[in-house]
Amino acid sequence: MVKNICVVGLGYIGLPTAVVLADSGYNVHGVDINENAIETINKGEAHIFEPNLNKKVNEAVERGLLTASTIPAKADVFILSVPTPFKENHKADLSYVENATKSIATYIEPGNIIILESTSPVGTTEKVVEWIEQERPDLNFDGQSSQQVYVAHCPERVLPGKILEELISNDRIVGGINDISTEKTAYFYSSFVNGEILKTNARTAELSKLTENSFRDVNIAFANELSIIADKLDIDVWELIELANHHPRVNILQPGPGVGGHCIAVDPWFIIDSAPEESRLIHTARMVNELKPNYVIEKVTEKVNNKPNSTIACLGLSFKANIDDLRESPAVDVVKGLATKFKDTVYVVEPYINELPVNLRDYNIQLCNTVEAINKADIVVLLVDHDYFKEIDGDILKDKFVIDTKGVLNKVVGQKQGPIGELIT
Ligand code: SAJ
Repeated sequence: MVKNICVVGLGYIGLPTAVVLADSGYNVHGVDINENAIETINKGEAHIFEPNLNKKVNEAVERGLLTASTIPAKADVFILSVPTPFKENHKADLSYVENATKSIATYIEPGNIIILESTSPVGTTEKVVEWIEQERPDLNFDGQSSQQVYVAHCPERVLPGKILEELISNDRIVGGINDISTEKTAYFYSSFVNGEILKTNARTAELSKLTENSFRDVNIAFANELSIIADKLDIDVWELIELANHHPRVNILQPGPGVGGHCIAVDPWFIIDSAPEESRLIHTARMVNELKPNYVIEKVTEKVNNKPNSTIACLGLSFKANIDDLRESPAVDVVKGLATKFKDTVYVVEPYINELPVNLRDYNIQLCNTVEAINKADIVVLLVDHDYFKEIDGDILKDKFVIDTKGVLNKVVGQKQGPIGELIT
């Protein structure tokens, strides 16, 4: 009977998972290398923001069902939820998974289940087994003999902002290193997940998560490429997509300044790295999306060249609408590129942050409010479709040159829009 869980990595996935498990009555021991996070959690608070998380951490700690430490403890189930970023060469950096695995090795006992939740290249779950075997030759993983330990991959698929709900309501894919690992892990998830538990093997589970995000990347790349084609042919890309989407089997996504976030802009590289010759479409899509910020910078540059000393205001910095998350944000790349190119101050509006992120502080960039930024600017570049920008008073955009990468401001000013969003007066 599973009672005690050890969750290694208390970030955006690990901490919400820990409180959901505590809520279901499990004793949860959370582990992280960040001592501040540990101290905060043990005080009954969350060190990251996610709706309702603080309250849930407080309840779990008060009830004595959640403790946090830098040191693992014995448990029935170990969940690894540490980051898998990529290195400069786009290869996955598995050092966090390796260190987390080795950190639990001495605590593992026969009968335990080890679950890798981190988004991982194909073969990582098998590597987890190898890392444990190196430290613990006394344990077995063949699904048959004595001293058995069960290992599986169960990728997380939650959307930031809805993590606590989606951890329970989403369907989960569970892939073990053998059938018995799959069965035992699936049974464990069914104790707190309402969604369907889909069983497969570890390698398919690994590729399924990467596939979901690559599917999205390829489809956004299609929209981004269309926006560049439409620009060349002088066609309004938003009208074009709207029309094409009336076809019952066509559903084109929306173009933008590029693709950001810690998942869709990262995960396709794990597929490309494992099968470089075979991943031609996925690779090309990634390049289309990665180069889109440069295209926006070029469009602004053309305008500045036509009217030297123009002042620029950029609206939005986050990687998508209505959030404060700037990770891998194409808007940040555009702002940085413009500030590098032009000596005059670039005015930036981001209603979800109070100060510029560290990587933008060495540039000639000033964070200010929408009206101030637009009033100071000759060129207004909309980079994020925050609802907030949909409320802009169209009058203040008169006489401004607008490049609207998300197709928002044409509705505000009631004017037709050019291919990459310039308003046509
Ligand atoms: N974007 C566009 N056009 C669109 C849709 C999105 O340019 O039509 C851009 C967004 O502006 C953003 C990026 O794509 O820069 C990614 O945004 P998103 O909302 O598509 O995805 P994420 O990164 O917030 O969350 C994704 C989700 N995966 C899928 O939708 C397949 C989520 O379910 C995953 O849990 C998460 O990645 C993850 O952790 O992998």
